Amino acid sequence: MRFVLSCVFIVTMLVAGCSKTTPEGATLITVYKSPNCQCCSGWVKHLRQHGFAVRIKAERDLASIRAKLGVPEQLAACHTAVVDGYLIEGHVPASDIRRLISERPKANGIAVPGMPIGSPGMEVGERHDPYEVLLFDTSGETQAFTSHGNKLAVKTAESGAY
Ligand SMILES: [Cu+2]
Repeated sequence: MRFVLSCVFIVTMLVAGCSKTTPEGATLITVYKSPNCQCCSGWVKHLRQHGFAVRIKAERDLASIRAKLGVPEQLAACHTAVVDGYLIEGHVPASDIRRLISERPKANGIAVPGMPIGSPGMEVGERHDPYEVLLFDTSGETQAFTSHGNKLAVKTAESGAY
């Protein structure tokens, strides 16, 4: 009997595990994006290159998706994703998503508001504007999660070198 129970336990754990990863072990992420969004496709490519299994949901009205899922409107970018119970808004690097789902902080998700040049999917030559990844809850409270980018590049851009 104890053997049967432990088998049931193991099978349950396996099934629970399958809801988050593919049989090959890739983390599943669902991305809501407009079918025509090029930078969104660039971000999806970045995720796939970093081992995520991406499920795309074509969606034209992303504002209502953000409202439904609980992404505060002031953090809006061009696509919204769901991974392992967390929301991902905008051009968040894969490394931050990995950190989020392994550290599991008390938050609803992480966001890169707007579309900073140099973030994954927003590459323009060698330019890397600085940007922050923000941890957020659905009330709109945010907290810095990571900082990216090269401040020097922005100074150069501002001085008109670009
Ligand atoms: Cu974008």
